[in-house]
Amino acid sequence: MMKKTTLATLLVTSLLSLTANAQTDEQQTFKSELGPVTATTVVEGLEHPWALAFLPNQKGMLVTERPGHLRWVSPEGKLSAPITGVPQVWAKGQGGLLDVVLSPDFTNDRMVYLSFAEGGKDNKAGTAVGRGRLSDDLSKLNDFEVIFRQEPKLSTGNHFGSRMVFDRDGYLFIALGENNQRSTSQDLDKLQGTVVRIYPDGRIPDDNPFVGQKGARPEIWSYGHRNPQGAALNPWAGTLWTHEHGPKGGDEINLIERGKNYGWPLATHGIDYSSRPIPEAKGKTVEGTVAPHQVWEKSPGISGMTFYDGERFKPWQHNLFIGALADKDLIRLQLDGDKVVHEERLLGGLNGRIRDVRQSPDGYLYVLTDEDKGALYRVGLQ
Ligand SMILES: [Ca+2]
Repeated sequence: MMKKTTLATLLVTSLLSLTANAQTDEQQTFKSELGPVTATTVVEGLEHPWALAFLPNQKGMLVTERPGHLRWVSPEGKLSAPITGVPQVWAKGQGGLLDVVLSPDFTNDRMVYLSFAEGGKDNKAGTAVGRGRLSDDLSKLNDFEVIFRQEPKLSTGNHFGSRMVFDRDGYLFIALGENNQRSTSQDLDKLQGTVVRIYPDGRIPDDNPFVGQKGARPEIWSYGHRNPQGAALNPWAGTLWTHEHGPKGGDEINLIERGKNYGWPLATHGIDYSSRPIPEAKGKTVEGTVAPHQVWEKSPGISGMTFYDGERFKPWQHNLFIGALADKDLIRLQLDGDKVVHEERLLGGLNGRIRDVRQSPDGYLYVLTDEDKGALYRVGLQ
């Protein structure tokens, strides 16, 4: 009898909590080629959120806000106070607290990696990356240390990149913007407009392509990039994919190979914002540079990227999802092997600049809108 009462109480309680969730979790539905897409509001009122990373064991996620806050979001959508121990960031223009990724061995080492704009001399800034250990109660990062600095610091507020990806061998790749200093993307003695490859503690691997080359930075893995704000490891092939903003036109996806030149500003499908040609440009394709894997002649303003390899929504498998800032949308790219064979836009109805998209361990997509009052949405197929 006692047991039955307890069960009944539990049932009523859980029904009540379900009702409460239904009232607070606003859900919107949009048509798509593969069925209705749902976007459920998880958190509102985020200040220019930039990136998110999922904690293991259904413990929610970490979210960065560009002005300099890192917060924890519980699985139920509860937003924590700012986590302490985060570095001071240079929060001007496009600068601030940017990407967040967990160590591949996070369960043991609790290491959280942050990329951010760091101020230097003459009111200029560059991208930096550091790491700290997340406390068990998720309230602070302990012993934060900077492990990488983009040198020299040339940004007055634009083009910091930056996304971080660990590959299967545990190397850390960081995609860096050219600080809106176009020609520096071709200068091997600078870290502007590059993808760099380092060990998780910041040391430089001996087998990087420019190690030992006079006048070249040993951190560089590839160069000739403009402003990469998306990077992901292809889960089927283990290869590194990045994407970058073109100027006016010419957003690109690139498949990153060791030591290669990706062309900016010599090769571009875009033009200057003034509608004049890019002064250094020699054409859409230039010998000795790698052509983009995919290019948009009109720029959606792409940011954030994830391959979908979840079990929850089978029609999304082998698709690539990319956020769009200018177009305020989520881009779905259908892949056949590496080849992009179809494009669809999914979330124009949200009317938010989509800064990041990630796949959760339980197979949903989570997207962030980069607004004064940005939001986190859980996205699925009905
Ligand atoms: Ca290029």
